[in-house]
Amino acid sequence: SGILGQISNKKFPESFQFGAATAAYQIEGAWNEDGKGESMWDRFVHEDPTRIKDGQNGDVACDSYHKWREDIELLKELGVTLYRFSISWPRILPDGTPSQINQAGIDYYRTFIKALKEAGIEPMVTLYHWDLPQHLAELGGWLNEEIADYFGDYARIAFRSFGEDVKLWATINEPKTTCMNGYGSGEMAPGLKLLADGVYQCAKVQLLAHAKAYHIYHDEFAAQQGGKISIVIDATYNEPASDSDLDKFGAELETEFNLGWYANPVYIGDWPELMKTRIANRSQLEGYSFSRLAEFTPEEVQYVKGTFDYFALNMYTSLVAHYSGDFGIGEPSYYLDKGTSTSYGADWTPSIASWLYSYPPGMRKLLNLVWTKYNPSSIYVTENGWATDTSLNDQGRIDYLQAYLSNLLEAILEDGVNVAGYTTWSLLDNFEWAQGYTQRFGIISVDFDSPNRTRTFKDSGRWYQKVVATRCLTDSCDG
Ligand code: GBH
Repeated sequence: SGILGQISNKKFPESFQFGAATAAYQIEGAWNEDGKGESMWDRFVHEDPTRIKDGQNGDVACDSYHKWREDIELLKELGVTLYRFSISWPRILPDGTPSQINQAGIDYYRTFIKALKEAGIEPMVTLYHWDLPQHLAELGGWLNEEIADYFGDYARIAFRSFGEDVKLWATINEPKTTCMNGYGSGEMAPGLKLLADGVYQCAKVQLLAHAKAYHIYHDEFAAQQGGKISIVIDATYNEPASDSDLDKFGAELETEFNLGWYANPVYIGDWPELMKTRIANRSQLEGYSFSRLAEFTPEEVQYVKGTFDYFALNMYTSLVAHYSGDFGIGEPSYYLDKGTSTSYGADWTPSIASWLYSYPPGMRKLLNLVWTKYNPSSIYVTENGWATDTSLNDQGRIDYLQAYLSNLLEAILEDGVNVAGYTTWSLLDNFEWAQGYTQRFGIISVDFDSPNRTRTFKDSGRWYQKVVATRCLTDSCDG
């Protein structure tokens, strides 16, 4: 009915992996235990708690550093075969450099990964989900190209320490969010507002860091360890606001300045042409003798190009894109460079997160776009989820997941897109960055008022458990 359409009555292929996802800073807690160093998120939340909506932080979070056995029990109960989590860089390298390795941190992840595998759950490990060691933030963080070298050294230690058991790696989670929110709006660590230039430099450094880790893996480990590695890119599906050519162009701009910004260098080579020409033109108008878009040298283009073994896609929402015209001279900014404005469809269901609306067809359309434009051999949907309050009766999340998964399934069965797996966001309610604990994404709730951080299945957790067991989104599937 309506934009939800029919829920597919077909079964997910046997090879399709169902899973769940989390990230270190959002669940682990133990921020200063057993030799862990300070991250830029530790600094960001401690320095000024008003940066976070409820003044809270991830000092304890879900306490998964201590309660990881329980988390594995929950994953077993869900029946999933894939768990995406991240390693805290400063937990294994306290100041981010290889000069000091924290053995307790290595042991923690080793034990955890072994236990996961014993439970029949494949680990999918993200190396970087936003918790940069504070020392490296002080060196300039993602604005300093040397951070790519530090990331390479960290990645090598991770491959050496865990690579025997980990066959699915992701280098960096959502580089765009780090650049736009950490170095653009300033809502996330390190809190910088550099929308004209810092956001572009940040993108370049993260892509070089990703490529470095990819090459280290393929040059030094892949032959023996036989795993796959990629970068996690978040994207919206962008519907043009009208049938006009200008709005269609607006949707294209929106896609190139978001998805293309990161996917083009990795999957095709270099920044999208539209970004190069628009930013160069605007920079010139603004009096610069060079483009604010930090360019890649030809060698760097080749170094970054092709650094993927699969496509890792985070997909939550869609947007309606309007072309907003070529502006005259204003304050130089990514937003003026992009030249679009966005909104949401009038009939899309809002969540309690201002940026997240349900538009299920966007999932199928985006998967098709990624599949045909970037030509990966497989896609993993590494995040997808819905924000609610603390309620255990979360029918809204069930409706969202069911309709999105139905569109994902149609992309596989009807359109021939090879979606190999899906890790829903999130296994647990957790520290939702600048929103603190005010927005919950878990299919399992966590009582943050209790020292036990008691976990309780939500209705959506029970629903997902059934989907995983039956491979079916409705009460009974064909075949
Ligand atoms: C993911 O980002 C993250 O990987 C994950 O850690 C997070 O918990 C999850 O989503 C849920 O948010 O406040 O208007 O500036 C999803 C993409 C990009 C969505 C940044 C929120 C900030 C919007 N996110 N965005 S706004």
